[in-house]
Amino acid sequence: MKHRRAETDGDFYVSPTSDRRQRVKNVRTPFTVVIIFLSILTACSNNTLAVQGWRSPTDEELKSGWRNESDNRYTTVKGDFNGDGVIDEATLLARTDGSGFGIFVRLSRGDRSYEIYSLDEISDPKMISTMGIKKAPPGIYKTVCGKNYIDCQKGEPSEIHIKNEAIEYFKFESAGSLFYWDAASNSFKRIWISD
Ligand SMILES: [Ca+2]
Repeated sequence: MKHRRAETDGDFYVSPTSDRRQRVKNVRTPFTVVIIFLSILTACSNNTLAVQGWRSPTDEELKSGWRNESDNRYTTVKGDFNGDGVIDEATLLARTDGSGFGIFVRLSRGDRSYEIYSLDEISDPKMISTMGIKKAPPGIYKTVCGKNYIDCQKGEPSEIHIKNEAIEYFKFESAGSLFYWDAASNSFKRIWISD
């Protein structure tokens, strides 16, 4: 049986630290490079992922019982996403003005500096109660079309080999996708693995 693709908040914006918002990408496409470079941190002394205009989720936002199975309530993933031997971090953050939430990554860049990437943003703040992230190990993953949930579109693979640790981004009991580092394009990519 065919299924609908996951509902996500389609458009998102680069540089939440700036008032100059810029529409950059629609993430409804099934196999898309979606990651937007935000800034370079030249110092690595600060090990926390902090983005101006964003905050950590509150206990109230994370109170759902399904999060009890995770020590960090499915808000943080630590792993070496780009395979350089340095641990990176993905974090669920909410906008301080209450207008939404998103996923950010602090990625090591080999020269002891870090880059911050925005992986996704959803403008409905209530949806944060249903969204989480967890680590995905390296391996071969079938895509939603590889599982015959939907037809593969032109250029869309039925499976993909992910070489480093990755980030599974999911809606509780619903859709899931993977964000993984693609060395060839020097960026993160996203692929849907369930629907
Ligand atoms: Ca790394």
